[in-house]
Amino acid sequence: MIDIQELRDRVEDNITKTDKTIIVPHNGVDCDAIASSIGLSLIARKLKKESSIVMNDSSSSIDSSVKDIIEKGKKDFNIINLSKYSNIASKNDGFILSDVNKDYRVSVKEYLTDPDKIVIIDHHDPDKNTVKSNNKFIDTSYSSASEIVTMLLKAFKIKVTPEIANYLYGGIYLDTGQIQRNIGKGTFDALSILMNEYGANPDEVNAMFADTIENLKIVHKLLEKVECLKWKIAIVAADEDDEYVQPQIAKAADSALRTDCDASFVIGRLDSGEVSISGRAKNSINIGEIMGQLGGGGGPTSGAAQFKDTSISDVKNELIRVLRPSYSIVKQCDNK
Ligand SMILES: [Mn+2]
Repeated sequence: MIDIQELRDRVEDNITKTDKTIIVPHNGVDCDAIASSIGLSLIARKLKKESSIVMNDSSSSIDSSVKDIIEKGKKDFNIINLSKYSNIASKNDGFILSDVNKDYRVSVKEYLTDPDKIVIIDHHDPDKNTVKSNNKFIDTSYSSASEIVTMLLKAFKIKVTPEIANYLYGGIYLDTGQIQRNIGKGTFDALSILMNEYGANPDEVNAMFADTIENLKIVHKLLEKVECLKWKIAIVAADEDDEYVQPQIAKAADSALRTDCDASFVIGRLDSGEVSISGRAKNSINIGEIMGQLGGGGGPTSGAAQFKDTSISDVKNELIRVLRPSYSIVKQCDNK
């Protein structure tokens, strides 16, 4: 477990000894990354220091629930893109990475040069691409970065508004597949703090994630193509000509896991032409490892990879090739 008091001291130190604090969620920002980043902005504010959240995603890669949080968040917090940051960057900026530790998953990679001025708060496995930092707080036993930041906000005795409490609750809700998987020892403590001390409302969080009928239809169309391979692995390979946005592929993978399958993988083409794969698992398969072998990344229960200049069927074959050493996938389920 992370020593929250030590994390508190290092965060305070990093914020107070630098000119301004740059808070960095992962590329392809999700609810956990933005909620925990906004929580960290509250800490800088309490310490009376300037902070900015820097992200550089294209609008189509962001889920609508996250877009809403960003739009509302912009009224209260500095949420800026990389080119804006490059105009205000200074040598003595401090960085806090939230929900990410790999250099290829952040927009500000080239600025991350001083390990003393970087704090990492994350729940994804570190690897050789982990940003060099002397203040690493990475622990995969936490459900989410939002869970860690909730405990940190409490340690700072910060009064969190119900709206931001909802975002943090949403971050936990998302990363646990609606409180179904990846739940850590302290997850319910964090949810309890968010609800009972800060006023988060689970009904409002559910509404935040409510899908449109249009989107639901698209996800269902994807799911119609599900194959259940031996060892209870669900795979969806979309039609080569159909285009999707990343959140639809991720949602289909979430839905396919809400079955008796142990893992789910959904492969579809994005409007950029790239082929994208999202994977989800309960606990018998490490998705991050599999996605790593495919050139992507992720944590034990969720991950993704993208491929240029390839076909959906090639990606599916490559996935099966990577899965085969641990799972002999030869025969489809009887009901197919
Ligand atoms: Mn996360």
